[in-house]
Amino acid sequence: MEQCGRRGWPLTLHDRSGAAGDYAKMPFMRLLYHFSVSPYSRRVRLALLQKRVSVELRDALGNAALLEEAQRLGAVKTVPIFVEEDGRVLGDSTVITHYLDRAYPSETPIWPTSSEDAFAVFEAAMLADAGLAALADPGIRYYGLRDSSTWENVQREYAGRAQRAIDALADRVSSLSRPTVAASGWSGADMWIYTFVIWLETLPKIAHEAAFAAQVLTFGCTLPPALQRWADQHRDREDVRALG
Ligand SMILES: N[C@@H](CCC(=O)N[C@@H](CS)C(=O)NCC(=O)O)C(=O)O
Repeated sequence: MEQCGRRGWPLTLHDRSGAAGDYAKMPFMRLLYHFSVSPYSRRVRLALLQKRVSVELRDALGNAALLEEAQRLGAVKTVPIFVEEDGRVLGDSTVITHYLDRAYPSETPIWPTSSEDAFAVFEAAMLADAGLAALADPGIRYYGLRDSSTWENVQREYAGRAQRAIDALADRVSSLSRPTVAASGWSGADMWIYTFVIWLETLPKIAHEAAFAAQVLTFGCTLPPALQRWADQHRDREDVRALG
C-alpha cells in the first residue's frame, strides 16, 4: 500500500498491482489502471488527490495480466482507465478529470470555473496535450514506420510541433506572477504541465533501459530552463511527492 503524502495526506492509494484476479472476492472500490511513468496517468493521480477520491492503483506497466484487464475494459485500449465504485468505466485523462469535477463537486475544482482563469488554463492544457501527443504518437506508437522514406519529414514535422508547444508553455509560465497558471491556485493546467515536464526530464535518464525513451529522444526536442524552474516550485508538494 502506498501512503499518499508523508505528512498526513488524507488519502491512501492501495497498490496491489501483482494481484490481478483476486478482486472478485473483495468488496468493490474505485480503481485506476495506470502506467507509473505515464504523464496521462500521473495527471489523473494528481487530480484524484485534489478531489480526495481514493482509488486502488493497478500499475499495468510490465504486468501483462493487468494490461489485458485494462484493455478489456477500455474501448480504445489506452491507460489511464478509471473504474467507479459501481463498475462504470471511463478512459482518457481529460474526460476522467472533467467527470471527477462534476461527480465530486465539493472539493477544489481541477478545472477552474471562473472565466478569468479559463482561457489560460485550457490553453496550457491544450499545449501540454499537443506537445505530448506530437512526441508520444510517432515516437512510441508509430516508431515501427521509421524505415519509411517519408519518416524524416514526418519526424521533422512532429518534432517542430512538439517544440513549439513546449516553447509556448515556457513562455506562458515565464509570464506568470505566481507559481500556478490559475489565480485560484493549483489546477489541471499545472497537473498537465508538471507531468509533461517530468516526463521530458526523465527520458534521458531512462533511455539506456527503456526503448520508448530513446525513440522519443531521436526527435531532438529540448526542455527550456524556464519550464524546469517553474516545476522546481512544485516538486515538494505533498501530492506531487506522493506520485513517487
Ligand atoms: N488521450 C489519452 C491518451 C492515453 C495514452 O496514450 N496512454 C498510453 C500510455 S502513456 C497508452 O495507453 N499506450 C498504450 C497504447 O497506445 O497501446 C489520455 O489522455 O488518457
